[in-house]
Amino acid sequence: MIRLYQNHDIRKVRELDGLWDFALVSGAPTAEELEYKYLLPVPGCWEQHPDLLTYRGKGVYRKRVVLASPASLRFQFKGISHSAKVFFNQRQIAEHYNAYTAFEAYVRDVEPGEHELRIEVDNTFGDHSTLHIPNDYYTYGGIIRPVVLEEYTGLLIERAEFIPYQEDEVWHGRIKVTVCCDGPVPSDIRITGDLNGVIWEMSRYERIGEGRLCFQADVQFPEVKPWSAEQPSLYLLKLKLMSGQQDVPVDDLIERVGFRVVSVQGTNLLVNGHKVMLRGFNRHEDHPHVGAALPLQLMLSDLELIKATGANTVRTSHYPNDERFLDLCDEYGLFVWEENHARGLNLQHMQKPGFEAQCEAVNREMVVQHINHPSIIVWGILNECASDTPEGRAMYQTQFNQIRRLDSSRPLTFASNKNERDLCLDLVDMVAFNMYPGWYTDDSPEQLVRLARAWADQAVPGRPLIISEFGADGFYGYREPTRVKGTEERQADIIEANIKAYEEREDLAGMLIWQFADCRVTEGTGWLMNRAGTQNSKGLVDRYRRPKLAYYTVASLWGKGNS
Ligand code: ADA
Repeated sequence: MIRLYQNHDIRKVRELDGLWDFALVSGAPTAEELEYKYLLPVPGCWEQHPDLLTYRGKGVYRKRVVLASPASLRFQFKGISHSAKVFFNQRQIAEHYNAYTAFEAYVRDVEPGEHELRIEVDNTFGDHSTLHIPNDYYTYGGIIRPVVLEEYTGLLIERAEFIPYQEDEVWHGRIKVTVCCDGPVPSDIRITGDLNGVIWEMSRYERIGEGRLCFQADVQFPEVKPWSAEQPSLYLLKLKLMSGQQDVPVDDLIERVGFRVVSVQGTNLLVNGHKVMLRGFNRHEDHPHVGAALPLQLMLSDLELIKATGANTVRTSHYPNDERFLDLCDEYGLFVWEENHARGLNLQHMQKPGFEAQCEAVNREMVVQHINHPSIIVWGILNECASDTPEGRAMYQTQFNQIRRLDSSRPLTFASNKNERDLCLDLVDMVAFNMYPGWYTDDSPEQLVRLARAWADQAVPGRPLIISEFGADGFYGYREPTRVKGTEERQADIIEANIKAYEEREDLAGMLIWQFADCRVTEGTGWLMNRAGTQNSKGLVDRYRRPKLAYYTVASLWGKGNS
């Protein structure tokens, strides 16, 4: 399943899911030398196969694609971990770095018949890879999200951006549509739009680079209902591409949008003018059966478990999420803090040659691809990186500027663990600290949150403040009257003390528990040895989603009555 709603009524689209041929690669074999010994599922992680449970390296996926009639093709690769080189009939058509954002490739004027799609996948660590490092989560190998094949004939709506806003109590949408045009621009090229019965036409365009046209409109929608966590009203934005005198569309795109605005006012975060308190979880895309390639069923059961505690927010720590999970958040009314891919990079990591370009690409892809999700109310970057150094500050600043240029409708933040030493707190709309009172430190949460407010105010007084991570290890099934660290009891105690302290603070905009479910981590030495069982055990449910005591504690604290 590509999305939770249909993206096209007209365009010919197929999902290339199913079994693909797979060959392990060592060295640099030629295409003819590859031995496709395996059949692996797409989407899927290769660690699902009993021979490859801990395999880190390279592999090649192959799929035969049959076309009935001549067409130009667009492939969409929703997520390949960590990096991919894509070949169509032996010719390279794309190269991409980063597991958690989508990319596309075009092949023009393809003849009918059978063709070969081959993808070289690599999940190794090294200097070529600055964002994927051995870490407190596991970066799997494989084609972890869907692959989509689209057919078109010279003209295609590439993407559409919809930014809602309100003026004199009437909802508007600022709409930008990018069209890919392979040949000369046809006369009378235009786009018709339809949203909730409001119909409009866009005929003026600007050329934006080779073969790309940009159409823009600002449209009023007097009858729509706003999107909120309580009533997540969604609308289909239906776009049709027309050309020449004909009234028959040549292509179409359907996006799903919601009407809401996000702002900050003093220490408050506002959605549609109402103060919201973010209560929720940090979540990794990870499951023992499927790795990072969660099917819809597991995504939905995660979401149900999260909502059942009374939580209203998910932070996509520490990378952009599968868009089907974001679709679910839109639909079920869960706020999302989405962040780029980075965790715990020090200055040395950040000064590696590829770092800035790799971050630039992930930020751009994240924002451009996910801009229409009403559930995303915050963009975040660079979790716990070198924000306490002048060089780090310059990079945070560049990245925030980049995101603001792409989307100025959402507040920006990052999760800091640098406390009073942080040099970047003035760069954000909302300050966020990861703090573990009761676990890594003996401070009380009351004391630490007071300090956090002071550190934030020292940078810029009176901004919203979020405690973006707090939590404790709790090994599933380890229950003991001693309540020592690691027991389910102690985990529940620590989380309860944190939540109670934060609920008292009027000046707090959010609190996010680390973490929703236990997750696999990279096997290693050094600090990774603190991760018993090669997993981060601070989940409120274990890797199989079995609730620990703390899950019920949180549900009783956040359950009905809190909003
Ligand atoms: C950090 C980090 C998380 C996780 C957590 C922990 O704050 O952001 O990814 O590693 O600590 O469990 O210690």
